Amino acid sequence: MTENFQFTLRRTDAGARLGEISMPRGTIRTPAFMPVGTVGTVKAMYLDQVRETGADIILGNTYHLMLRPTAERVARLGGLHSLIRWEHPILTDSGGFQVMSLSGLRKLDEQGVTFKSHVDGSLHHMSPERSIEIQGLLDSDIQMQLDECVALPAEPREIERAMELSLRWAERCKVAFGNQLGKAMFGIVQGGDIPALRIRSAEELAQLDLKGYAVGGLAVGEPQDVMLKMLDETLPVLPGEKPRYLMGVGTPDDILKSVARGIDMFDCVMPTRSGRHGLAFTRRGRVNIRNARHAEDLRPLDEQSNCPASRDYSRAYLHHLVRANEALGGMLLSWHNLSYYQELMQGTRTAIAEGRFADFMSETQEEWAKGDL
Ligand code: PRF
Repeated sequence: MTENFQFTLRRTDAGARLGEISMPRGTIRTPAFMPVGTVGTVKAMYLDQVRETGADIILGNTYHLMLRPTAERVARLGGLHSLIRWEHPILTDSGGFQVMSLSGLRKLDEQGVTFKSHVDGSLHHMSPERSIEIQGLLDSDIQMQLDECVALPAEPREIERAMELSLRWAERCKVAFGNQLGKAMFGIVQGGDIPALRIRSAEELAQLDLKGYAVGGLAVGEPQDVMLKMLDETLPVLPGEKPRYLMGVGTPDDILKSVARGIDMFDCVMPTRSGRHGLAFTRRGRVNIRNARHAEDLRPLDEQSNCPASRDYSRAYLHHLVRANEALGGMLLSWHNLSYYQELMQGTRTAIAEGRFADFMSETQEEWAKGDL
C-alpha cells in the first residue's frame, strides 16, 4: 500500500491488461468490477459480504448523496467510509449522468446543471466545481469529472456539443480537484457513436494528464457491436500507463469483450438490480428463478461455488422467495450475482497472468451458450 495513487500494469495478454491500483485505503486488482452502492448501500447486501465476494472498491453517487443525507451531513458524520463501514476505496460518479436519467425538469448550460430533486422536488444547481467539492466532502478516493452523457441515438451536432462541454468541464474539475496525494480524479471520454468525436475527446483529455480515464456515453441504447467499435477507436488514443474505466457496463459478455480491448474497471447495477428481480448470472448463462421449472428443483444455483447463496440454497427455495416477494430472495440473488461477477473477474485476472486470456474467454462463452444445467 502507498500514500500515493499508483497504477501498475503487470502484464498484457491478447489485448487484456492485468494490473493494480494502489492507494492509501487499499489496492484494487484490475480488471476490476465495482459493485454499485448508489445511496451508501450496495442494495440488499451487508458490506462485509460484498468484501467477501472479492470486491476491492465500490461506487457511490454524488447525485443521490447530495440530496440525501447531503454531502455536508456526511462530512459532519465523519465521511462516507466510516458512516457506511467500508474502509476500502470508494469511487464516486459525478452526478451528471444521474441528473439526466433521474431528476425532473433540468436545465443545462456552460455553468452546470440545474435540476429538480426526484426525492422532494426541490431545485438544485451543480457546477463542475460543486461536483468535485461534494465528492471531496464525501471523502471519495476516485472522483469523476462532471460530464454530459447523451442517450443514443442522437443528432451528431448534439453529441459534439455535449462532448465539447464535457471537455471544458474536465479542465474546470481538474483545477477544482488540484493536487491531492492518494486520491484521483478521472476524466470521461464522450462522443457518442461517432469515431472522430471519440478520438478528439480522448486526445484532448489525454493532454490534461489526469490520473485515469473513463469511457462514458456507452451502453446507452446502442447495440453491443457499436459499443465495442467505439472502444476500438478510443482506447489506442488514451495513455497506456493510466487505468481505463468503462462506465455502467455491463453483462458478463460485455465485460469480457471489453477486457479484451484493454478496459481495467467496470461498474454496473446489473448483478444487484437483476438479482432483486429474480435473474441469476451463472457459469451456464442466465437463470430466471421465477420460472416454473425451478419450483421443485432442490439443486443449488452452483454447487461448485464458494458463495453460500450459490451453493447452499435450493432453486426451489429461491423461486418461492422471489415469487412471494420476500426480501431474502433479493438478498440471496444479489449475493449470488455479485459473487459470480467477482469470480469472473478473478478468473480473468488469473488467465491474463498465465497468458491464456483468449482461451479463458472462449471457454467461458461456450459454457454460457450451453445454457442452464
Ligand atoms: N457519465 C457518467 N456516469 C455514467 C455514464 C456516463 O457517460 C454512463 C454511461 N454508460 C454510466 N454512468 N458520469
